[in-house]
Amino acid sequence: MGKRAISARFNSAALERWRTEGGVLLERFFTADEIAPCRADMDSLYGDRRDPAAAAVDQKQGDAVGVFSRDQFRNFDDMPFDCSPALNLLALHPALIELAQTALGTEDVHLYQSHSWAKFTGEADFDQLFHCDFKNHTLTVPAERVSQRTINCMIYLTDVADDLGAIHYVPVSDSNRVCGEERDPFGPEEVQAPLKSVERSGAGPAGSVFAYGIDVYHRGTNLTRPGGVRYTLTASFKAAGNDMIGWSAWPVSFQKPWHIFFEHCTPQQLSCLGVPAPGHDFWNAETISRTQRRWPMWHAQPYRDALAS
Ligand SMILES: O=C(O)CCC(=O)C(=O)O
Ligand SMILES: [Fe+2]
Repeated sequence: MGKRAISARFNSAALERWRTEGGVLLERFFTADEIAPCRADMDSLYGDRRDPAAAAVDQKQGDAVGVFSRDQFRNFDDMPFDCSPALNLLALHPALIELAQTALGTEDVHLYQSHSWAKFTGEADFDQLFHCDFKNHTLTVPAERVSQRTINCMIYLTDVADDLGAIHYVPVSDSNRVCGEERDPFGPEEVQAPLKSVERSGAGPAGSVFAYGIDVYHRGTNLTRPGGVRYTLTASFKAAGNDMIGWSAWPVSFQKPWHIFFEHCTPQQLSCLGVPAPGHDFWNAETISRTQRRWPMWHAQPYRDALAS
């Protein structure tokens, strides 16, 4: 862990819990004022998909855990989003960058995933099998060294109560005890009941962040509250240069509103997306002016100032 001062939004005990147990809930990491415009963005993106009269779907028998179904992901999209800068930039909030820097022990972190996800009662049975997310974040397995790990944040944009689809997870020491240290990312049948017997709820108020790792057994749960809504945004970070980890290459979605980032991000926020920081040897008069032509509202001055110095 780095020596930097720790933000008031999290403490070293919480980070230690993330490091040793794989998951920690940071209650009200974001303020109500920071969340309100993001929630409005989510309403503008997904609100019309809601059917307040829909009854909860339950496809399970008795105590069983659920399965992955496509219906769960109907209202799910990768950044950028066609809405205000608030939701787009939340995953790059300086306090979240600081959390990632402190957790991974490096200044140079990249955001490699940010998706918004709206879940509405009755739209699907959101109950999932226990699994680990490394199945679609790496072709290898979760790293042992903390600097090679990832910190995966689920940001709650609404209150996430137990009847509103709170994530359930199993701390690493408990999963090691009940089903050994091996991790099968798809969550085979034989681990489901032992994990369910020790699962914990990640329920928390709007603004909370559930920070976890890709080695942690967890699962989505169903929304059963009549008319219920759960809005979340993910922010997953890795150390820059960790090529084992990926989700999608940002430039693939070039038709999306990337200009929002170039208009509103600081150089540090842009560097989390792979845009070299001011002073990097990528920058010279030509690369700055071409980038400015591509993104006319980009604040190029810090990059120019670093050339001159
Ligand atoms: O949305 C959630 O609570 C968890 C979903 C999940 O773990 C997944 O889809 O991989
Ligand atoms: Fe997952």
